[in-house]
Amino acid sequence: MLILYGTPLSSPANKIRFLLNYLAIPYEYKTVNLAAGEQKQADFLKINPYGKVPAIDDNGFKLAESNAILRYLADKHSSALYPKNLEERAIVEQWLDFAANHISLATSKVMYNTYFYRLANTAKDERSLQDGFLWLERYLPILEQQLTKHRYIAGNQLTIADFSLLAALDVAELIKLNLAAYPHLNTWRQQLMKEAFYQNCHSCYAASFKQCVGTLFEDVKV
Ligand SMILES: N[C@@H](CCC(=O)N[C@@H](CS)C(=O)NCC(=O)O)C(=O)O
Repeated sequence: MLILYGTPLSSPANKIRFLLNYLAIPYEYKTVNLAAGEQKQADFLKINPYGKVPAIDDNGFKLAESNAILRYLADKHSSALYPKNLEERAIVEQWLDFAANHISLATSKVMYNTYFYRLANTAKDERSLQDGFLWLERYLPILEQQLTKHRYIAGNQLTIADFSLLAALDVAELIKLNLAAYPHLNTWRQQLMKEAFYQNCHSCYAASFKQCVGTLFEDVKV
């Protein structure tokens, strides 16, 4: 059976769960304790040599990087979530990259310098925090524009780019992102969050966060 290595606080790992749930692919979920450094131990380095989650072991085939895993699984299961048509696929690639390089990177900077730096016992990087917010201010309107034109991020069909973006924006409540200012983006997100593929992962990221580490942060209110 497919094994997914992840942790509930990892948005890249959660996006794989969205896909696995959506496609009803049976899998075993193995939680990697990042705080204890399990991802850098020899056993896990055999799964992913650079020691990060998510990673999968698909009957001996090992793969890391969340977007590579999304592509592999969607292709393996011949899913319309990753179109075969060259141009349609290229558009999905464009938004997968946009979500990774502009949105996920920005929300990670903000999350890290709001919460995770305290868990990692490192200093807060104010510059990085401000950069994260600046990027979101710059790039969320692009998503809003895109979703004004059609129902999903890469067109009128749900694709793996939506899962990637949904996971990148999962921290919105925790970083107090005012998504109501982007009505199409907000509606897109609220609707997807109601779906079984999402709810079978978690009710919302903030609730998961609170359950895992929330007591350490008196400012987390969900
Ligand atoms: N680009 C990677 C990012 C993976 C990543 O940064 N994973 C984090 C958790 S969200 C991790 O494993 N951190 C532990 C570490 O760096 O030691 C992906 O999309 O899979």
